[in-house]
Amino acid sequence: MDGNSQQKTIPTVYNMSSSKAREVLWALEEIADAGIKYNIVNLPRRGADTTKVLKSHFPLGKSPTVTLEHVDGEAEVTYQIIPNVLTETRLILQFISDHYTDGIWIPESEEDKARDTFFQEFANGSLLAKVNFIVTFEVIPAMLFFPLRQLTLLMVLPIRLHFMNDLTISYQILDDALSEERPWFSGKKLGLADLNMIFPMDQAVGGGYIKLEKYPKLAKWHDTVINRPAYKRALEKGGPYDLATYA
Ligand SMILES: N[C@@H](CCC(=O)N[C@@H](CS)C(=O)NCC(=O)O)C(=O)O
Repeated sequence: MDGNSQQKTIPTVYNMSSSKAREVLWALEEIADAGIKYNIVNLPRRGADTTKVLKSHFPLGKSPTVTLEHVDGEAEVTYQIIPNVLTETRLILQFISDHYTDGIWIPESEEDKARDTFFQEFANGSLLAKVNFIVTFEVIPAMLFFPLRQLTLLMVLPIRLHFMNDLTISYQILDDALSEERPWFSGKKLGLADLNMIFPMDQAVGGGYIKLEKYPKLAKWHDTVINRPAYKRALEKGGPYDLATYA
């Protein structure tokens, strides 16, 4: 790790509105009090230049994308496949943990380490994929005009309901995993699994794809996260977020 007093790289987060970049901003705000510095470039989701800016750093043009500036003048280090560029949220969060913290997010027991790894994968795999199926079937009709919009909405309703039902199994897995002793997906303390979980959970809550009252422990986890000062600062700095309309 770089050590907080000698941060070796300054990250710049390319943050598209209503995107997964909120996880990266939340992580960086969690450690901002320790003196970790970062820059942020806010890009509107439907802005003409957004894809161009993102693609100028990585061909996929996705948010979050992070570029790194070496404070000691070291010009180029390839941490992934392009010098000084990080992509893929889970890996960006891991980089932040490895380079900007003194291990605060590393679980203390083997049991919690296994759980932390599992839920990082679950968040980015099963949960995000299923939530995004619903988002896709909502976004497509929203892009159309009368009468196509109404027709398409009717056509996709059964598909949307199918995925909503399917998601209840995932929510139950998440709810069952939480307890007084282990209130975080990373275990006894907040960690990478929690940081990776917030975007799909915010999507589910924002889009109305979950009845939180059915999952009290998951509801409490979500409420705890969204009331953390670091999370609130992340959303303020990241600009407008709307996970119902993806504006
Ligand atoms: N696997 C990537 C996914 C990133 C991603 O798909 N980001 C979305 C926003 S949440 C995006 O940039 N979409 C813009 C587009 O697809 O053009 C990650 O985990 O960071």
